[in-house]
Amino acid sequence: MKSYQLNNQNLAKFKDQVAIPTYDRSQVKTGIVHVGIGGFHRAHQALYTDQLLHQPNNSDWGICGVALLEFDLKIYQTLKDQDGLYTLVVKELDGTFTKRIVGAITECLFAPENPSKVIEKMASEEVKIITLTITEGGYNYNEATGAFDATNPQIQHDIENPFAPKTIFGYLTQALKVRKEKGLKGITIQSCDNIQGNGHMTQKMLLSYVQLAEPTLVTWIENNVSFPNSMVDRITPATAPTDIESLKETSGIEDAWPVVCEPFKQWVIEDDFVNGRPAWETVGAQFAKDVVPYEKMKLSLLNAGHSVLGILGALIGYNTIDEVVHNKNISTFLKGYMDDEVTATLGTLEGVDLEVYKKSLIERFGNSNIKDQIDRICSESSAKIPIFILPTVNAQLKDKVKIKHAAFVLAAWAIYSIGKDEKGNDLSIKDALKITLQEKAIQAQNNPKVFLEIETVFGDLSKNEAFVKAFENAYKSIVEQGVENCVVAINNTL
Ligand code: CS2
Repeated sequence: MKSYQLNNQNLAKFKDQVAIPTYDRSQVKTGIVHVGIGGFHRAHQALYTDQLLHQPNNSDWGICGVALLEFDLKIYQTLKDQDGLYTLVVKELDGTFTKRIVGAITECLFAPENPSKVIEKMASEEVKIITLTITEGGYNYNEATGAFDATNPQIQHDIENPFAPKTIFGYLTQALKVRKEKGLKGITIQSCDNIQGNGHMTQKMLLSYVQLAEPTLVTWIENNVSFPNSMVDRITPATAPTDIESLKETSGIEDAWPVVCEPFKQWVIEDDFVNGRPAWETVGAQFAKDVVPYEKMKLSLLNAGHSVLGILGALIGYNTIDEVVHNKNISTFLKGYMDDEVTATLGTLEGVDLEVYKKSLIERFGNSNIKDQIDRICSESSAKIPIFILPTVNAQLKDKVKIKHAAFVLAAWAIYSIGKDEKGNDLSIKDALKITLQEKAIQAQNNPKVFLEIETVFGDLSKNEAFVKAFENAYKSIVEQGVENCVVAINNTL
């Protein structure tokens, strides 16, 4: 099949192959600045927004995508070369692919190249919402102190260089300052990251930064900026080179960075927007008064489930999540964790059948077209585990003591962090805390508890005797018998 480079000029050439934007992209105004234009944003919010832009009278909600870090240069360049266009490939359960070119990102900026342009855009009148996917680690939160980490050198840099910031906090503060000075209306800052109370977290961290950098702005932010919480969901593995090739071969689209994802998607948003919002509910999002219970459910079951499968699977030597979940022993262990340890901590969730939800997760994890990479799941575990797993552990330790599965997974993570799987193959660990993790993991070989003493991850968990005991027992048995034998033994006790 003849192929063409994906861009505005060639767009119409693809219309017989895949769905393309049929609205006039040149007429779309930028109502949203989004920071973090990775795969998840493009499979989720940008898709909802693209669907909305197809409806009449919605042209105010185009997205300006901001690449914040040096590391994001490639995605910025790709989207720039493709006029913001990219292909979303939904890998259905039956093995078919549904493809669509998404046009909601109408502008792109690379922050390190031009910080003032980003600030100017965030502070422009037409922009009503700033959305974020800056990852769990991007919020600069210290698990040990529960507070903003003001000692981070990047934060110090931003305080000293307000016009050339590096972190999201520097950008937001400067943009809000300009909005205030211009006498503009307030703005909504909406986190779309996997964090419990992601809006509250954003508000708390931003205000802590502003208190240090621009204290006179605090009151204006308190009165003019809202931070809705939201629960976001769609499994979006990293794009593989074969995804790029097969798109070119089957649809004639030369897209340097398509996005692949599962069919399921969900977005529950707290309806707290100070300066208007898109009618995302008309394209499948749900607006709710309180999304915290939904976030808790999703983080403690789906995301934690991913970490359980990822860590155990990596040690055994698997590469993808579907492979691990198809191992009956591991999926029984995961079910045991969900039923025995997580469910009781979730309280009642109106309108949600938890049994159905848990079953659907096992099915989604098992989608063998998705081939979600264990490497992706295990990356940045030091930021994920405090959000996905520790809230369950802490809740259990408060009144009940069902911690067997969680202690086992954390012990497995301590062994994983040494850097070898059970067959002796190297594991590629991607983690901001990699050096600390590895150092403690090596010391833990003689005294497992040392690993739990990494306070920025575990807080004061190492002071809990019951947990330390379960962790040490699990560690010892994994070393002696291997992950799978231990899992079978735990499954047999249920
Ligand atoms: C994953 C998430 O990063 C992870 O560990 O659990 O990226 C997950 O795929 C998404 O949150 C699904 O909504």
